[in-house]
Amino acid sequence: MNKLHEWPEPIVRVQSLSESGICSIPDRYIKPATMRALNDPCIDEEEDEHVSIPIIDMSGLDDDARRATTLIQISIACREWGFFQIVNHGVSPELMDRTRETWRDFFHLPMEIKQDYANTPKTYEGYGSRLGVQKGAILDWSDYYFLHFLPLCLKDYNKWPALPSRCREVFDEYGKQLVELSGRLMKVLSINLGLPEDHLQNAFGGDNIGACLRVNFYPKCPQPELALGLSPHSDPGGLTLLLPDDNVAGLQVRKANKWITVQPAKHAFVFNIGDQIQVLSNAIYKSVEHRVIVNQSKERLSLAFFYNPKSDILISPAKELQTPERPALYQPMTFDEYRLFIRLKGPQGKSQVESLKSPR
Ligand SMILES: O=C(O)CCC(=O)C(=O)O
Repeated sequence: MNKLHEWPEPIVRVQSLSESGICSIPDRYIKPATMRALNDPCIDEEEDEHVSIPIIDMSGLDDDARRATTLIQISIACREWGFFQIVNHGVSPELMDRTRETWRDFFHLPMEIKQDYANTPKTYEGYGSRLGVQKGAILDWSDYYFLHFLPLCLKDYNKWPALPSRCREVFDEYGKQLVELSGRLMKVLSINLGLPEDHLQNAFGGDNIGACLRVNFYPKCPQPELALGLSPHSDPGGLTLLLPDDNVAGLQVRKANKWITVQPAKHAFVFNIGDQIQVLSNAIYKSVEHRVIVNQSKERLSLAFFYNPKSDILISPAKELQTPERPALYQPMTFDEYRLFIRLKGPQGKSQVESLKSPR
């Protein structure tokens, strides 16, 4: 655990590097050739409308005539994609815009103000510029802000920015609405897995779940072809609701060895399954690898809201989803133990969840 007390090297803010006017990026942001986006087969949704993550209208769940079809759409999207956009989800569009703009204003505050919130790897809360503590690691081209909404014992306004002055009020309301939406989605996933509607929520710890936000800020990058904003990873937690930038695309999702660039729909959230739901569903649903590319002329901001199990509860495949032909694929593990991996090693594709498969 000692390793998590301090960063292994002095922290450099990517935004400061970008704003310093450099024409070439430092070596420690240059990805090996095999990881560069240019070397991979990619599909841009804008260019190929037949290849895109599904978009699902959640209002169908509240309409008797459309509910069954909407449940099926979500079921197919979870099984085939693990990633989809949701519209008419009940979160106020005005609140979505206000929250994103408030964070944008935060990242444009003078550096000395942001530095007051500099984080450490122990809890990651606050203003950060790297994931993982491996000395000499090749870093991603992004800064971020990480904060907790739940459990309430971890919610600490002193660790939230005080500026812009509206931010605590705006983020509180945003967190409230996203916790509600995540709870609805947990019910839908339970029903679609053939479980009682509260099954997944109870397995996560009932009312004692965790919820946190990472706001990612990807500054302009003078050599975007050499860097990544966020390296390939699956999300370690339960489920994620991403509010992407409304001006610039960047998120890419891996599907059958190709990377698909997501074109965000207006006021949609990008939903994705995390590793804990993969474990609970005994891999009927899978978390999906994704990454972020960067841009030479535009900065990008995204808000990733993570809905997670209570940190000290054991998570294992639901008994109802085990059969003699398909016994439990994973050993029980708490989320506290599980997330140590990404906290130590940073984003590493799907290597963690894959390595946890029970020996046969
Ligand atoms: O910026 C994005 O679009 C994705 C962010 C993400 O994958 C994450 O924060 O885990």
